[in-house]
Amino acid sequence: MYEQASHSLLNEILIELKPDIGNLRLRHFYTRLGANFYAIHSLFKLLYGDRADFKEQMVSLVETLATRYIERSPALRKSDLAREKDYNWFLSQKWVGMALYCDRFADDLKGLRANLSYLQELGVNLLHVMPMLDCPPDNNDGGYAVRDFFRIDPRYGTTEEVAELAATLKKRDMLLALDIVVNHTSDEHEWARLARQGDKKHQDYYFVFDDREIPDIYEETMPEIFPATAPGNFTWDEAMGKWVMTVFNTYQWDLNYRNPAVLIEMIDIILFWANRGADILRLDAVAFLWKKMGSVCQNEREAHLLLQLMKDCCQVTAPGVLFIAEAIVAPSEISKYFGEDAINAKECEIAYNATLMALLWDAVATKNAAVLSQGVKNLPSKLERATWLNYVRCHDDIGLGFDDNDIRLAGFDPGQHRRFLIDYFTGRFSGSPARGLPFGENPKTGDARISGSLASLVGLESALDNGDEAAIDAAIKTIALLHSVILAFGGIPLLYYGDAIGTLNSLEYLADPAKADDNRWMHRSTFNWSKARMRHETGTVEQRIFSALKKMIALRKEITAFADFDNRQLLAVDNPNLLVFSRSDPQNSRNRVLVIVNFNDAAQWLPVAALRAHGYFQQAGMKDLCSGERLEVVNDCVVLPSLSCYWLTD
Ligand code: OTU
Repeated sequence: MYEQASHSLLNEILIELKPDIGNLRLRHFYTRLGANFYAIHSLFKLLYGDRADFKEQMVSLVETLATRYIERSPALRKSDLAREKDYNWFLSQKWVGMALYCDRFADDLKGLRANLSYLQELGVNLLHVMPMLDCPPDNNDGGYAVRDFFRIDPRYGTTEEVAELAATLKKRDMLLALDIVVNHTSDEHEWARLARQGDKKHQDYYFVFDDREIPDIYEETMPEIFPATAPGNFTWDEAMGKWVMTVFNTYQWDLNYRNPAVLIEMIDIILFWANRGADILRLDAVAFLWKKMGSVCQNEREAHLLLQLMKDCCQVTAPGVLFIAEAIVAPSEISKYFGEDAINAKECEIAYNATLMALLWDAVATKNAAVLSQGVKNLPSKLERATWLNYVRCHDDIGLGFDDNDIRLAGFDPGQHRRFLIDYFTGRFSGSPARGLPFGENPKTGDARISGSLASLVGLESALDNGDEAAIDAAIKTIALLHSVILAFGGIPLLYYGDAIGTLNSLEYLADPAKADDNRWMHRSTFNWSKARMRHETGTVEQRIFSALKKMIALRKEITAFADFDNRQLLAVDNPNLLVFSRSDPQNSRNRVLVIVNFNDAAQWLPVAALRAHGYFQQAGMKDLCSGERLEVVNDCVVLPSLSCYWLTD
C-alpha cells in the first residue's frame, strides 16, 4: 500500500543508507520494500513508535534487510522469483516431511548428506533438521539453548556444510527446514555474557530485575512450562546479581522484544539462515514472544505483531522462505499464527497442528473417534494460503491441548477424561499396553504431559516383550492408521525419524546427567541403522511398518484431492469408533477420496445411507487405494476390520 507519511520516511531512509548499499541497483529488493514498507513501518511504529531513536532503528532494520539481500545468492534469488509465481507451491500434496536430529540420525552433516537415500526410499522430501547451532555441551535443551546463532556446533560440521546440504537437497527436489530459536538464548550467549558483566545495553536484551518485586507480579499470572525441572519463570544470576526471566529452563534467558535491537538481531539471524539455503524456518515457541505483566505472557497481540514484522521483512529479502509457527497452544489460538487476514498468511504460512496430534492420541486411548471427530469439526478454519503441519509424534512431550468443550460434547467429563488419558499412556491404567512416562507433572494443577516413542505408546514394546503376535499386529496397524490420517488430512505431514521402523523408548539418556531429568530424551534415541536394515526383511516389524508408510506416502503424492485447498469435509456417521472425512480436488470435484479410519480393536459396521447422501457408495462398493481391494456393501453396511484405514474412490 502507498501511504504518504511512510513513503516519505522510506525516501529519507534510502538516502541515509550506507553508500555501499545506496549505490547498488537492487531492483527486486526495492519493489518488495516498497510493497511492504507501509506495513513494516506501521507495525514498527505500533511497537516502538514512542522511542526517541525510532528512526535510527528503522534505518538499521532496512540496512539489515538490504545487506542480507545483497548477500543472497543468485540461485536463491531465482528460487524466490519462481516461488512468487507459483505461490501455492507448498499446498501441494507432493510434500512429505521428516524431523530428525543430525547427530542421532547420522553423526554429522556429512553423514546426513550420505544418508538422504533413506528418506527418499520412504518418500520423504522435506527434511527438518533439529537445531544444530552452537550450544553449551550440557545445558542445551536439545539445541534450543543457543550460544551462537551464526555458528554450527562443530560436532555437526560447518555453516558451509549446511549450505551444501541445502544445495544437495535442492538437486533431489527436497526441502530443508531449520530451527530459529526466537524466544530465548542460552545463558552463555555473548549477549548474556555482556549482560552479566554489567553491560546495560545487553541487559536490555533480556528481562533483568534487581529484586523480586516485578518478577513476583509476573509470577501471579504466568504458568510454569517445566514445573518439575525448572519451576517458576525467573532465575537468580549470581554473577549479575539480578533476577532474569527464564520461562523454560533456568539457563534459557527470554529475549526482550520491547527492545527493537533484539528484533533486528533476530531478523538478521532469520535472513542469515535463509541465505544458507533453508526453504522453511521453524520459529520456536512463538507464543511466548511478548511478556506483559498481569497476563499469561502467551499469545499476546504484540507477539503476533512481531511475527508479522518478521514475515514482512523476510518477504522483502527472501520471499521464497516459509515460516512454521511452533505454537503449542489452544486450538482457537493456533490458527491466529497464520495471521488474521482474508487469504494470505501474514505471519507463518505453516503451523503445527498440535490439536489434531493430541486428538489422535485421544482416539488411540479411547479406541474411538468421538472426541477426535468433535475436535476436527471445531478446528478453526485456516487461511487459503496457509497450511497445517500434521504430525503424530515429535521430539517433545504430548500435551493434551484440545478443548474441554469438545470433550464434553463427546460425552465425557474433561477432568476425568484427561486423567484417564495420562494414566493410559503412562501405563497406570490397568490393561493399557502403553509405556509412556509423565512429563512436566504439576502437583499444583494436576496437569501432566506424556513422553514416549510412538511405537511404545501404541503398545509395540509391551507386545514384543510378551511375544504377543496379536498385540504386535494391533500396534503396527495403529502406527499405520495414525499416519494415514496425517497423510490424508490436508497439510504437510511431518514424520518423526524413528517411527517408520518402530523405534521403541530408549533409556540411554539416563546415563547422561545432563539429560537424565528430562524424559523427553526417551523418544530422541540414536537411530538404529541395523534395526533400519530390517525394513528389507519380509515379515519383520520394521518391514511391516516401513512398507505400509512408504506405500501410503507414494499414494498421497498422486492423489490431487490431498492437496490443501480447504477441501476436506468431515462426515457424520452412525458409529463413534470411526473417523470419516472426504477430500476433493478443487479443480475437478469428481476426483475425490473418502477416508475412513476405525480406531476400535473390534470390527465395525458402518451404515452407508448417510454417506450415500453425499454421493458415496452409489454402486455396490468403493475401491481402496491403499490395498487395491474393494470395500463391498452388504445389507446397506460396510464392515471395517479392527484398526483399519481406507482411502476410497468410486
Ligand atoms: C519448544 O517447545 C521446543 O520444541 C522444545 O523442545 C523446547 O524445550 C522449548 O520450545 C524451549 O525452546 O515452546 O510453543 O510442551 O511443547 O516447550 C511450544 C512443551 C513450546 C513444549 C514447549 C514448546
